[in-house]
Amino acid sequence: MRLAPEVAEALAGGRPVVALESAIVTHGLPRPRNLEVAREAEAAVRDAGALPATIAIVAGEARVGLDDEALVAVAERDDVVKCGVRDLAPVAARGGYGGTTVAATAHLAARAGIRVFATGGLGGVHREARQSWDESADLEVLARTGIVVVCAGVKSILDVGATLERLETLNVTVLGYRTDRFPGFYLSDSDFPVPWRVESAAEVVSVVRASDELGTEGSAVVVANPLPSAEQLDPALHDRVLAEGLIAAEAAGVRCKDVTPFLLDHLARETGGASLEANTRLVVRNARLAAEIASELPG
Ligand code: PSU
Ligand code: MN
Repeated sequence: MRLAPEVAEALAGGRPVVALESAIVTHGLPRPRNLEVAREAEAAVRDAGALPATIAIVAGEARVGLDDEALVAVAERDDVVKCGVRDLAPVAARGGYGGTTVAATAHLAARAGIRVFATGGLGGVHREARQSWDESADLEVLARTGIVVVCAGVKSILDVGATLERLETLNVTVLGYRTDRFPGFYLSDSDFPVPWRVESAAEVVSVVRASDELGTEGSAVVVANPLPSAEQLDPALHDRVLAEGLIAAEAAGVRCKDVTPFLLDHLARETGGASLEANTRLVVRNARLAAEIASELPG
């Protein structure tokens, strides 16, 4: 694992650092939009006064903080693997390239000493999980990793209610940022309530401090940051296209880690790019809020 020099310096100096995931760049967004979003998220973190550390496997090395050359390689190469935690070692051992999921990014960020992480939407329990047992490894890692994750809820392609139940079982704290409703990724509201509401980055930090004090800092704090309703994807369009996508995935026999990229791609194409616009907005908003939180956290 290699920390970029500026990331190592910032961490040593107690300055704010925000980890960013790369599976969204490698497997969640089409080219060339993926690279633009990666750069916009980094810029949003910098503008809010923190240092971005995008995490990925580059030529066999787990890198925390990518220079532009590495970011371009990860966004544009055809041989980049979607890496959960269990894939990190094999990809590294063979000198390969990997886009890290929420699970793998949270793992590496915590290992590097970074406490705040921004993503789009978490993985979770898939809709047909009763038959397929398909539950994202994101949940298991959040259960045992002391990190603050800013997201727009869980991806709306999932069974949101089941995912919230699993987060409860796994002792993951869930905070709604200026909302009582758990966000629905592309949508502002998933139709589920959020357990706790906070109004500011400072309030998130007081929860983190209390968690340290009470010995619950070994599991994640999820900060759910909704898109404003004026910026969400049209809910009727979303529901229709998603229903078609679920049928298409089933018909095409898509399984395991290919399900999430397949559905995100289907949504992007069938909404004429509107889901991409919403996805971009929410990633940038989450990066900015994560930077505000990191800036309030004592080093
Ligand atoms: N959020 C997005 N786009 C994505 C993902 C999240 O806006 O592509 C990725 C994350 O990396 C997340 C992964 O960890 O999807 C979940 O995949 P799976 O369901 O296979 O665990
Ligand atoms: Mn899965």
